[in-house]
Amino acid sequence: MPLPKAELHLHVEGTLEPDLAFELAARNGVALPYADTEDLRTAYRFEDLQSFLNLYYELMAVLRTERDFEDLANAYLARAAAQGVRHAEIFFDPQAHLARGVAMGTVVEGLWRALGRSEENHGVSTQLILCFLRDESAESALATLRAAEPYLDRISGVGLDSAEVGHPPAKFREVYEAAAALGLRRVAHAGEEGPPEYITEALDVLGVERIDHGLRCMEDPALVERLVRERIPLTLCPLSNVRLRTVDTLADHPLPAMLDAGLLCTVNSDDPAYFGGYAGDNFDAVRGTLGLTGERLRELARNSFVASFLEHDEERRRR
Ligand code: ES4
Ligand code: ZN
Repeated sequence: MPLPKAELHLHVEGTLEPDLAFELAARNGVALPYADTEDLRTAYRFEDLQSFLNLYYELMAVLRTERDFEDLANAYLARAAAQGVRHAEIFFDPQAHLARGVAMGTVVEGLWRALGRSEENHGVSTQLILCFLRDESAESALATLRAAEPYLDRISGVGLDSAEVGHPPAKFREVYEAAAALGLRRVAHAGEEGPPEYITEALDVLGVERIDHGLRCMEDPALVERLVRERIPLTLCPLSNVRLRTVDTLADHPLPAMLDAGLLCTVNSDDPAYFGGYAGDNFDAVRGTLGLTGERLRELARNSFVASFLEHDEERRRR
């Protein structure tokens, strides 16, 4: 029996497996520049975040209808459930779809067809987090938030993702203020490829309550101390860090040092179809390669629920 866990860092578009990509391409008459799944797999060798993002955005072209988003989410939920995931807070990237002429309603309604029945069908409770693409403008982010307003009953929070370096959190101050005013929870990717200062800025300027990745906090002892003191959760993604070369090898991953420092770490899968594994695979990897013991693994699983937006602790809720 896999450990029961919550997944807090998962891009639904990053769960698009090659088989489903080809199935949806055929269904929608979309041409992919790959001969077959094997040919596509050869493209899964990344130099850095940007080289991954290029493929991630390219393959999304196959997602066109509500049914496509429903099928994508159901495939993820089935895999996650099999690996012990009981709760998933799921990112989606509406700007990447709006830019292709796919409406906000198509994306949210489609995802919701799967998410709304996930507890019955998969035994997984879910929440949706709308992410802004930080390499797009602040105006575009604000317009995206406005386009999402009719669907806010199905959206728990906002996040910030895509190419990090050169796009500091403060660029999105206004849109995060607007999100807070709408009662939305706030998270942001920071300190994946970007410097520790971006983590501080996400906390102080955007008011986020969780940091996605946050790996590079380890370069700043005063920041580590603050994150420990304020119990700010970090949603780490070990297999992602290896594939995107944020760490040299899994054995070099700072997770054990981060736990020893008292940081509230969680283990997640990020873009499992691209990075070699789902939540349970990430747990298996850190157990095997980093030699984490049963007690540490149970701590990580417990942290995932503590750091979640499940209403376990009214004190943590800010709205
Ligand atoms: C992402 Cl690994 C990662 N980092 C930033 N943005 C992303 N979008 C999808 N995966
Ligand atoms: Zn991510």
